[in-house]
This record gives sequence, C-alpha cells and structure tokens, in this order.
Amino acid sequence: FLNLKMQNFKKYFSKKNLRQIIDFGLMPLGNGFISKKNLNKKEYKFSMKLGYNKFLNLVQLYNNPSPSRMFNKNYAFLSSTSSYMKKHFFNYSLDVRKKINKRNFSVLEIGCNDGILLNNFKKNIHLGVEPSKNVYNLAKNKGLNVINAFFNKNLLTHKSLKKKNFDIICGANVFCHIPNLYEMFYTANKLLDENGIFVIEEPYLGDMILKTSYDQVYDEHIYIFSILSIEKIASFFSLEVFDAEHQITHGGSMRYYLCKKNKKNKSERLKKLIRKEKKIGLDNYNKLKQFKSRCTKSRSDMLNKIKKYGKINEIYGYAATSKSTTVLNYCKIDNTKIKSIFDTSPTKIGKFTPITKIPIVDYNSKFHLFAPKICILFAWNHYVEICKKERKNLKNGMRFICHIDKKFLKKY
Ligand code: DWN
Ligand code: SAH
Repeated sequence: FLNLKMQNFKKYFSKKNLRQIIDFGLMPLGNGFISKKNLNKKEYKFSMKLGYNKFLNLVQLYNNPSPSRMFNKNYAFLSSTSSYMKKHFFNYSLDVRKKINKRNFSVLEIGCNDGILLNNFKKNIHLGVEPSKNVYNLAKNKGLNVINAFFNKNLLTHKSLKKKNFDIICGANVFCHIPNLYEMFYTANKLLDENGIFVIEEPYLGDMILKTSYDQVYDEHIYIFSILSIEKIASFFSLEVFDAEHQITHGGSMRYYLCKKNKKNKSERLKKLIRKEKKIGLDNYNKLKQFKSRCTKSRSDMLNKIKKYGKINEIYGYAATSKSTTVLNYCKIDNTKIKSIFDTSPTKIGKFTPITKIPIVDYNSKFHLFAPKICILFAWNHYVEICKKERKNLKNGMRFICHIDKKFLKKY
C-alpha cells in the first residue's frame, strides 16, 4: 500500500503538471564565482523558469543543473560567515531537544556544511551527510562525524552508516536543493525511528510572495516550500507535519516538524499558519502568478535607484550572496554599474560574479580603504547583523540600497 502511494507521488511530481509563474531567462550558477584565469571562458547557463504544481501545492523550477555541478570540492558558501546564524542554529538545536524530550538521542543532519548546526549535537550520537568536499572537511576538522555524500537512497547501504533508526533527522536550507524529492523523503522515512522527528527548515514561499524576494530563486533553490506543499508531499510517504514555526532567517523561512503518521497531535500554531496560507493563496495559481508583475516592477525600481545614486557616487556591493546572482542577472547589472562587491568568504575573494563579472574584494582588508558611500545590500537577510557592524559608517553617511522594501528589512 505504501509503495502504491509512493508510486503515485512520482505521477503527480511530473514536470508536465507545472504551470509557469515566471521565466527568468538564462542564468548562471548562483555560487558560480569565476577565477581570473577563467574570465574569458564560456560560462555555463541554464533556463530558470518557476512554475506551480497544483497536485502538490508546490512552487518549483522546471530545470536545474546537475547536483555535482553545484555541490563539489569547491562549494563557495560557508555557513559560519554569519554570527547571527550561529546563534540561530544553537537555538534550533535547543528547540529540537525539547521536541524529542529524551535524554539519549541520535541525530542525522542532511547538508551540514561546516557543522554550524551539527556542532551543537557533538556530544550525542550524530551523523552529518555533506556532499561538498571542502565544507565537509571543515565539519570533519571540528571533530564531527560526517559522510561526504549526497543524501539519497545509496546512503541506506553506505559502509559508514552504522545506525538505521535516528531519533532526529534534520537540516536547514538543504531540502529545497535536492531535485529528487521522492528519494529524499523515501530515505528519510527509512532512517527515521518510529517515534522520531524529521525537521525541515527552508526559505518560505509566504515571505517570497510578500516581499517580492525573487532572489530566493536560483539554481540551488529548486523548490520554494510552504506548509501546504510539505504536508501534501509528506502524505505520500506516511509522514505528517505536526508543527511549524516561522523563522526570520534567510529572508523568512519556515521550520516544519514531521513525524510518522498518527504519532503526534497537530499543534494549534500549525493550524493557524495553514489557515493563513490558504487566505493569502499559496495554493492558488492565479494569485501566485501575480508574482511576475511584481518582479518586473521591482527590477525597474532597482534600476532607477542605481541610475539616481550612480550619478552622485560610485556604487559597490555588500556580500556576494548566491541571491545576488539572480538580482544582477535578472536586472542586468554588471561591472559597468557596480565597481566591486565586498565579502568575507575566502572561497569568493579574488573571484568575479558569474556573467556580470564584478570583482569580489576582501571585506576585512579593503572595505575601510575604499570607504564606499553607497552599497547595494545583497545580504539583506542579515540586515540587523550588518547594520550593527556598519553602525559607524552608516552614521557617517554610508547608504545601503536594496531591491527589497525597507519595511521588510527593519522587521528582521
Ligand atoms: O540556501 C542557501 C543559504 C543557506 O546560503 C545556499 N543555497 C547558499 C547560501 O545563500 P546566500 O549565499 O544567499 O547566503 P547568505 O547567508 O545570504 O550570504 C552569505 C554571504 O554574505 C557570504 O558570502 C558572506 C557574506 N557576508 C559578508 O560578507 N558580511 C555575510 C555577512 C553576514 C557579513 O557581515
Ligand atoms: N545547512 C547549512 C548549509 C546550507 S547550503 C545552512 O543552513 O547554513 C546547502 C548545503 O546542502 C551545502 O552545503 C550542500 O553541499 C548541501 N547539499 C546539497 N545537496 C545535498 C544532498 N543531496 N544531500 C546532502 N546535502 C546536500
């Protein structure tokens, strides 16, 4: 019976069921920063189109580059570059501990990156699964138990997998990166203890629609989930969502708590959030497709701001985020409009943004020398942390411009 249901999932999951929301055109990899020696080489691009699947209530890309093209020994994003995120993941670990309510428990984290979350479970039986070799090494060097692999059904027979029933399977900002949702849910379900919890935390469709934060869409973000979509998908695997909690991180995220069917009562908080999703139409194609005209408007507003401020001063960028690749390429902002982007990641410094070829400069050694007056804030999701860091500069007249409405930045 379970198998039959899972086979049905494959049928509904088909790309044939997608209706288009917006076509962003040809895009490079979000984290495809190029080194100087490759500047003149032909760059990889893929067609980035977002659609809606009404059978699964799911907003997703039509196409995605192969995972090994994105996640390999040179993955550019290092989770621990934000001090606020360290705090956030410490709190995540406390919340999960409370939910499992058991002294000795085991944890499996999917996509642990440099160990920012998993490190909080170091004293427990734990395992991280991380395909990008460079960040896997960072986690390993923290003394964590990690496998350098993609989370898929091959893991079930992996030689290093000693445990097969985890109390907690968790992750953040990773499930939307996994093209094969069937295998992901199938494998997680197989490895979850009968009374275990499965915790998923991802950028939230509700926030993307509300804030017109179209930069959440890039190669790595294949799915933009909602409770209605996660609930639907989970039902094919005899799993269910029993609680959800909105998060302020990454421009607005949702954390979903799942368990095996009929194991836990659904929280009032969950019911309320679902009512809200229905009210704003996260399961309504006609409402979702209005997103496109708001993106077009956001783009012309952004270009106007650049024109206006560019006349007064040179414009720089703050943080070479993956999201910035979508903004730069969708708005066609290149190195003729932005001088350089300051960033703290050793994996990005000295490189150039894909297609738009804006140099990425070391924040720590160069920012004070350049003393920029106007910066486009690409890491708008870290607004509070960055404003604290730049308090003095902001007081002395430095200005941030952003494609996201100011009222959404202050709230974070
Ligand atoms: O989902 C994903 C999330 C978790 O992280 C991944 N697909 C990729 C990545 O997305 P992103 O690149 O948009 O993440 P952030 O956290 O918005 O950007 C981090 C970048 O910003 C890093 O390159 C470091 C930089 N940064 C900085 O230069 N100064 C960040 C902060 C907080 C700063 O003060
Ligand atoms: N969880 C971290 C990292 C997010 S970046 C955080 O929230 O900061 C996404 C991570 O997922 C990358 O480290 C990438 O290598 C990893 N990833 C991508 N596909 C994966 C898969 N199939 N299984 C496990 N991890 C994966």
